[in-house]
Amino acid sequence: MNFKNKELVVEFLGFLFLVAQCLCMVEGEIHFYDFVLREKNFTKMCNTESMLVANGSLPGPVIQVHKGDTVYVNVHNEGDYGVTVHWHGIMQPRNPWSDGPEYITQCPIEPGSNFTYEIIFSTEEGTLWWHAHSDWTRASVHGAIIILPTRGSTYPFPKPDEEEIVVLGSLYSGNLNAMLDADIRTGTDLPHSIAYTINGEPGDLCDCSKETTYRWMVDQGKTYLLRVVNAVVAADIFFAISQHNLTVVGMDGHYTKPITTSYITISPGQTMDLLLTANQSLGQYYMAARQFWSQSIQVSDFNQFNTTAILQYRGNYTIPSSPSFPKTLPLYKDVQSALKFTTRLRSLASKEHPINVPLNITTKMFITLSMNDLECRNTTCTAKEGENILAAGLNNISWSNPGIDILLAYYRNISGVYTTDFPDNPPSFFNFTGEDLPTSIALTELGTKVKVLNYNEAVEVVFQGTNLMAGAGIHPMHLHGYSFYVVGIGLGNFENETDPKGFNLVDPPEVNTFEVPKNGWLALRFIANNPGVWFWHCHLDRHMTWGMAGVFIVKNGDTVETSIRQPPAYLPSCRVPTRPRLQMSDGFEGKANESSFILLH
Ligand SMILES: *[C@@H]1O[C@H](CO)[C@@H](O)[C@H](O)[C@H]1NC(C)=O
Ligand SMILES: *[C@@H]1O[C@H](CO)[C@@H](O)[C@H](O)[C@H]1NC(C)=O
Ligand SMILES: *[C@@H]1O[C@H](CO)[C@@H](O)[C@H](O)[C@H]1NC(C)=O
Ligand SMILES: *[C@@H]1O[C@H](CO)[C@@H](O)[C@H](O)[C@H]1NC(C)=O
Ligand SMILES: *[C@@H]1O[C@H](CO)[C@@H](O)[C@H](O)[C@H]1NC(C)=O
Ligand SMILES: *[C@@H]1O[C@H](CO)[C@@H](O)[C@H](O)[C@H]1NC(C)=O
Ligand SMILES: *[C@@H]1O[C@H](CO)[C@@H](O)[C@H](O)[C@H]1NC(C)=O
Ligand SMILES: *[C@@H]1O[C@H](CO)[C@@H](O)[C@H](O)[C@H]1NC(C)=O
Ligand SMILES: *[C@@H]1O[C@H](CO)[C@@H](O)[C@H](O)[C@H]1NC(C)=O
Ligand SMILES: *[C@@H]1O[C@H](CO)[C@@H](O)[C@H](O)[C@H]1NC(C)=O
Ligand SMILES: *[C@@H]1O[C@H](CO)[C@@H](O)[C@H](O)[C@H]1NC(C)=O
Ligand SMILES: *[C@@H]1O[C@H](CO)[C@@H](O)[C@H](O)[C@H]1NC(C)=O
Ligand SMILES: [Cu+2]
Repeated sequence: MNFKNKELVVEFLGFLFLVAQCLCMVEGEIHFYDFVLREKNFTKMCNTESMLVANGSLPGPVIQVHKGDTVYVNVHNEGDYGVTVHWHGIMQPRNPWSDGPEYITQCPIEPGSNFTYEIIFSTEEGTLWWHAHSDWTRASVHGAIIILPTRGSTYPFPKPDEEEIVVLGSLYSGNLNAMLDADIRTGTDLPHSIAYTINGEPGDLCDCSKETTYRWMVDQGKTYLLRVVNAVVAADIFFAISQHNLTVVGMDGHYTKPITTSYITISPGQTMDLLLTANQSLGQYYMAARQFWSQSIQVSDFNQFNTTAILQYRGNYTIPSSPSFPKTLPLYKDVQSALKFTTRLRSLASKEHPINVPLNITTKMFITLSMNDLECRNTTCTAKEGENILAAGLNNISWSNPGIDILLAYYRNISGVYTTDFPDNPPSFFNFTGEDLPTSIALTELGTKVKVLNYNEAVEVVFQGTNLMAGAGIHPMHLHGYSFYVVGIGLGNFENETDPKGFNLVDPPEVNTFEVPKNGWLALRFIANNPGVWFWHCHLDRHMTWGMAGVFIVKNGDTVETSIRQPPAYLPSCRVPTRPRLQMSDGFEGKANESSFILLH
């Protein structure tokens, strides 16, 4: 080989290296996972219950990737009913086909069949999670997703010595989805959990649970990155670790300015990255969590269980008879502590992790969140003639799932599945947060109304909590397909002339779920640059099931790169009737009626 050729070879290798690097940066790595969903008996709280779980574990398997990777998850449904899985907080650019909410982007994966999700990681970095998005199956089908910085880069904080995952969950007694179906049809209250869990275990303070309490072994002097997921079905949670402060460095797959705190408030759907320095004396310390109850303070029969796990120092020492309990864990109704924590959160907004808050808003929406009454007679419910049933709504519309998914109807131009008249404003203005609001205006109607957004629209949404039915409480609102900036939070009624003056456009937190405070409002902004069909809803599943949900259809841009991708070759069928749920009895004609509108039972 002469000199010249050698040079060429070197040049060619260099070129290959560059190509590889570019591909790597653009495409990341590809991973394959198989999730097998199957019923399994678990004995917890002196009670044996069969639950659908992924690969036999509760919580389910962890997915670990680097930023920019792609993951294929082949979900095998070996359970008894249809299921879908959602990849919470992952934007899935141009790929709503793999987002997962049932009847929004797909029909359920039938028992005995499988479906492969293609999960495209783009700007997310930190901790997110996956969960079932059909019925309340997510109570037992969920797990963490770890997104490490791109290969060759690192965290925007000193590298922790080790990492740990804490998944907060909730336990139910009985066949949860069967109870849910019955309650939906009769229009009564939906099921309540019997305990909360840390990594699947209720912990020492609950009956029959001491032997299985989760233990986290630490070494004195080390710093840990604690990845916390709130997978609870329907409750905000306070969490603290005895005698250890926590430093929040990330949330919902985005970095935050570090804040040191002795407890966190975390809504269902949210994830947080916390640093913990194990520098206390050798011993055992409880990590504990309990519900933050924001509804009527007169109510006392909500789930008041304290779930615990043990942080245990390794070493040769006499273990105390009982670990210490965190004194800093707020009590159930401590609205002040909840708000004090959530209003401290800020984006990191650094040169390496910039933010891009839309300033020139082109679509403004003002959306009321309400508990409502619904007339039974116009739905498939079985309450007595003339009776009203419980419901919830957005701008006085209570979301009703159609019989085939909205995405397919939109993509294939199938009419009669949804309408595009979701209103930008509530039908009437009143003192939203007033006391003793008339019950007459609490009546709502079912609807499958979507809001259509043009590609690249700069959107501002103000969510206004209401006290209709004396049902004021927090609502952790979650948007699929996007992260959004929380530019404002306030109590009382939103004042559209004065409140915007106080918006944080400098370092607002970038999240996918954020709670609207009780009798308050939340202002958020995002650029509609991800074409697709995207569900948004309260992440308290009680409220979502009652209809506190909506859909954005974001239209394609002008190019292929700004348009929805081709659908996968196979999508679960909508023809097979799945599980019964509340529908409009005389709603849409045609296509929707042919399929799973039919009630099985
Ligand atoms: C789940 O179980 C299946 C079947 O046993 C196995 O092939 C797969 O690797 C498991 N997946 C994970 C993420 O552990
Ligand atoms: C769970 O236990 C019940 C009662 O012992 C049994 O009938 C059922 O088959 C078990 N289910 C599974 C999935 O093992
Ligand atoms: C179902 O799983 C098999 C292998 O287990 C795979 O070859 C097939 O592509 C999967 N089908 C879908 C629709 O994901
Ligand atoms: C936690 O932080 C607070 C406020 O900074 C401080 O007063 C307290 O001593 C810290 N506690 C521990 C255990 O480090
Ligand atoms: C433990 O570490 C935290 C965080 O680095 C620090 O604020 C605190 O003062 C330390 N406490 C002790 C007892 O060293
Ligand atoms: C949880 O802890 C609080 C305060 O420590 C206590 O008042 C409450 O009774 C406990 N809950 C249960 C169910 O034991
Ligand atoms: C633990 O400490 C005790 C007393 O300090 C000592 O007698 C014993 O040998 C130590 N055990 C080990 C395994 O180091
Ligand atoms: C804001 O957006 C509108 C519509 O896209 C455009 O006409 C206008 O020039 C923009 N204004 C600024 C200040 O960018
Ligand atoms: C309910 O259905 C009846 C006809 O069956 C109709 O007249 C009425 O307007 C409907 N009410 C609502 C609230 O949709
Ligand atoms: C709305 O109701 C709240 C709570 O009763 C009250 O404090 C407030 O003054 C009312 N606002 C208006 C404009 O009437
Ligand atoms: C919501 O709509 C229902 C039915 O059309 C109506 O009776 C009720 O007054 C409306 N409520 C509000 C707050 O606008
Ligand atoms: C505030 O809302 C009122 C209607 O309630 C509307 O007329 C006005 O234009 C709004 N102002 C702004 C700045 O959006
Ligand atoms: Cu809610």
